[in-house]
Amino acid sequence: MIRLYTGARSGNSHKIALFLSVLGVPHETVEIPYGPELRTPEFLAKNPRGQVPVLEADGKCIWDSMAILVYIARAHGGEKWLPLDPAGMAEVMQWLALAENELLFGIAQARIMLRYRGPEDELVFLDMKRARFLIQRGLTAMERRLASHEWLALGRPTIAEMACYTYPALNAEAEIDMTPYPAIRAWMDRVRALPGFIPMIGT
Ligand SMILES: N[C@@H](CCC(=O)N[C@@H](CS)C(=O)NCC(=O)O)C(=O)O
Repeated sequence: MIRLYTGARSGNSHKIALFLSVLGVPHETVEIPYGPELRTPEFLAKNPRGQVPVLEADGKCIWDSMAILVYIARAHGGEKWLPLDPAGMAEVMQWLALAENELLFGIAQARIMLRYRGPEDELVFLDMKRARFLIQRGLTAMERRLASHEWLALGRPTIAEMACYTYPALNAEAEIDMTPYPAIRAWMDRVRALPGFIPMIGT
C-alpha cells in the first residue's frame, strides 16, 4: 500500500493527494503536525530535509513534491501525465521548475508569512517584497501561456497542472489579486473539473 505523509495545511502535500485522487491510486494518508514530529530520527530517515510530503511506495521513501509527482506519473500514469520523449518531458518539467521556484518562494512563502508563521520560520522565509516580485513573475508566465492554450504543456492535463494548481488556488490566503490573471482563473476551473479533483483547505 502506498502511504502519503502529509500536513493538514501543506500545499505541497495537496499536490500529491490531488494527483493520487485524479488517478484513483489507493493509498493511506498519515498526517504529521508541523514542528518536532518532522525532526524525529524516524521521520528524518524518510526525508533528511524534515518536510512533508513524503511518499512511501515499493519499500522506498520519496521526498519533494516534484519528485513524487514524477514517480506517480511514471508508476501509475503511463505516458499520459509525463511522457518519456525528450521534448515532451522537458515541456512538462519546465512548469515543475516554475512551481518549485516562483510559486513556492512567492505564493507559498507569502501565505506562510501572512497566515501560518511559526517560531521556526524566522530564518527560512524571504521578505514580502521579494515574494511579491516572484508571485508576479510566476503568475505572469502562466498567464502568457494559458492565454492561448488550455493546459500548461502538451495540450492535455499533465503533472504540470498538479504541480502548478495548488498555490495559485490559495491566492486568498496569500492576499493576491487575481484580476490580472483571467486565463489562470479559467484554467483553475478546468483543473477543478478533472474527474477525481479534491480541493485544498483554504481554497
Ligand atoms: N520543495 C519541497 C517543499 C516542501 C515543504 O516546504 N513542505 C512544508 C509543508 S508545505 C514543510 O514540511 N514545512 C515544514 C518545515 O519546513 O519545517 C516540496 O516540494 O516538497
